[in-house]
Amino acid sequence: HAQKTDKFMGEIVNYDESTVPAYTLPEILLTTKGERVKNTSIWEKKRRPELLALFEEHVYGKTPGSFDSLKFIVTNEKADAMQGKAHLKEIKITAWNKGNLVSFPVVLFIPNNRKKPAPVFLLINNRSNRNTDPTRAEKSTFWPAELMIDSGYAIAAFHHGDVAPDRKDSYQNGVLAHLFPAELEKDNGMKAIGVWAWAASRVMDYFKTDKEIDFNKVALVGHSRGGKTALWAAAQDQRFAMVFSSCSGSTGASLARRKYGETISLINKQFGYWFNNNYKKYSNDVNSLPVDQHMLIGLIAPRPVYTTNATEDRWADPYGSFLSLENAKPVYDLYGKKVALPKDMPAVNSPIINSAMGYHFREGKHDLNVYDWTNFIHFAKLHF
Ligand code: GTR
Repeated sequence: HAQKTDKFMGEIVNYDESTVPAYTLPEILLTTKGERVKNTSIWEKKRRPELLALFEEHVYGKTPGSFDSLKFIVTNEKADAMQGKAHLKEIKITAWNKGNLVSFPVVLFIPNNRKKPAPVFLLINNRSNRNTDPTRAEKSTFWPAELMIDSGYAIAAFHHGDVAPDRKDSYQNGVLAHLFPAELEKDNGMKAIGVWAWAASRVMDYFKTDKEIDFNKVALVGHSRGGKTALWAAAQDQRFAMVFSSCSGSTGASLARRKYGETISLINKQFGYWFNNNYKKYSNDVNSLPVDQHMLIGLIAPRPVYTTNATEDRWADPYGSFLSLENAKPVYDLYGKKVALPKDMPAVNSPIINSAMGYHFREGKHDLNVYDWTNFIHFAKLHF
């Protein structure tokens, strides 16, 4: 028998569907000046830029548009990794701005058994970096590299903490302090999630230079805080052709206005350093937030997007995450994309694959596992 409320950080956490207060979502296809978005041209010229700017200003912060230079060095390579099945490359990405630099490592396996450049899945790894062990002495279901190689995909990862430490007292000590210190002074300056998303785009820059990678088929994957980041990164950087967001919850795929599980107030209390300063204003006033998370999904259109939830992860508000997809559908409709979401929450372990917006609600814990990756493969086979 599931508990209907909980207490956390001095707040009541609601898990009772029947007590979720009514709310009105801001309209996705109506510009702030009141113009109806009737076609993709108005969407792309007016509404899309407007929504991006609103997310920058009120939620994730503005990503600096430029920096001085970027360099890629392959620091280790093994042509016959995984018993000859894969080409391993470890890459050091270095970015410079105004005389300062930041470097971070990327691990990449590319299938050897292929005739063309390989499509690739890039994970923003927010767990232990042992999950992405290049030697394969350790194998993890969080990044099942062998499964991906056997399925014909390259698989890559970087560790989020290498660009912005995932701690409220030290998140600055990476890209922010070294490359973009001025952002730290601004209320709309990017914070940790902004930096993690920025780094995903730098890996994208690298893919463009690697002839073994199909640059037009880069799928971004993230779990939880990494799943929030994957959505934000792909919303901004349209070079990502596909996005998988696992259990991303509050300020990820779940609607902010639904009072269920983690709220803006709770996430700001615990993880304020992920979002810009302005976001704090909405802790006790979610209805004045000019966006909601269905709009973040809408910014990914018309590219295929897949989100997941887990039965034992009510904190991430699974239903609110499904509703986000449903409310982003009008944007996919503008592009004539096939979206086949059921009217109500899909049954457990019944993935929706044959739809530009995919989804599953699986049994189990807050995690990213082989069940998830297997469905990501099915989705990619259909939509890449
Ligand atoms: C939780 C946080 C969630 C989610 C999660 C994670 O504690 O409240 O929003 O991001 O961490 O990243 O695993």
